Amino acid sequence: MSRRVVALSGGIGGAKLALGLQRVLSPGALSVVANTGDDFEHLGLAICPDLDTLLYTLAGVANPELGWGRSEESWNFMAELERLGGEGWFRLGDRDLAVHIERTRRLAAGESLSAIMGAFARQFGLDTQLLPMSDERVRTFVDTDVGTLAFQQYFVARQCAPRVRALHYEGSAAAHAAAGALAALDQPGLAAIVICPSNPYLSIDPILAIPGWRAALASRKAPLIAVSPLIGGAAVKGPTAKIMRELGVEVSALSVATHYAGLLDGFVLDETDAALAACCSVPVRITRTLMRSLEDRENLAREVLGFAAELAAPR
Ligand code: FO1
Repeated sequence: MSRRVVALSGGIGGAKLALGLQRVLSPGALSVVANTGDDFEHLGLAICPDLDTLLYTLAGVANPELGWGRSEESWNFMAELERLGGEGWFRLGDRDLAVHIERTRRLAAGESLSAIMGAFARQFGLDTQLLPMSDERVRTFVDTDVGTLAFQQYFVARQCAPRVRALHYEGSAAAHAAAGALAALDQPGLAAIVICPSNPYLSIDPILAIPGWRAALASRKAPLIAVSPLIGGAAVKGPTAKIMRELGVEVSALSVATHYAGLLDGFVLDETDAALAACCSVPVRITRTLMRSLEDRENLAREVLGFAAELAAPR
């Protein structure tokens, strides 16, 4: 298959489909653009959770229990840090720590995040291009009933418990889309742009908030398809449904399609939600979107690519 695909993704949920796409496409045919709104500086280190979750998942070394971090991890650093009275709320495993330390060193030496993640991806044996949405700083903040919280304070420290009132993506209006990521959209043979089943508010909106991304997607040369992160009005994992309720949005896959209105050429719904297809304003593909096994990921990837081919075919 010489088809090339660009996927926009957050962390855990999106990475599952990205892995499926990587496995069914030819080597090197996938470019994954990651949300960096979750990034933050912690213990003096540059932490990029979604990029790293994608890196580890695509390389087959992700922690299967946690969804984030490395497999075969040890936690000696954290244990020592906590023994010394240091911060223990955000857990960095020993292997994972090396990635943060090396990334921080290279950033300080003037390398771009795109270049660093490209080098890491090669080091981890990936043919897939792994790209940050921007090389500039964009940070997600969550306005809640207990005040405005930096993303990881909301997500990890407070376990998403505060009620969300609004989200903002500091730095997004002035940020540029990373050049390599934009170039991926201009590749010959681009067959699809896929919005992975990630949280629309926390993972995809930070990408869409960058003007260059909006413009590039508006002039796309391939069908743009989103996969619903909701199944039967519930998220497989994470706070998507809770955030929708708190923002006063009906918790339904249809609301996700509406959220991306104007951008989409097609929407993938889970079979549980087949009845919603009639109300959707763009063409719909109904399939199983729950990704428990590797086979599920590959099957969903094939469905998405088949749907894109249908949408691209002249009518
Ligand atoms: N998530 C947690 O719930 N607790 C943690 O201690 C934690 C540590 C962590 C370290 C590195 C990394 O790349 C990710 C980590 N995550 C942790 C996950 C992460 O913060 C969130 O899942 C994402 O930001 C949301 O996509």
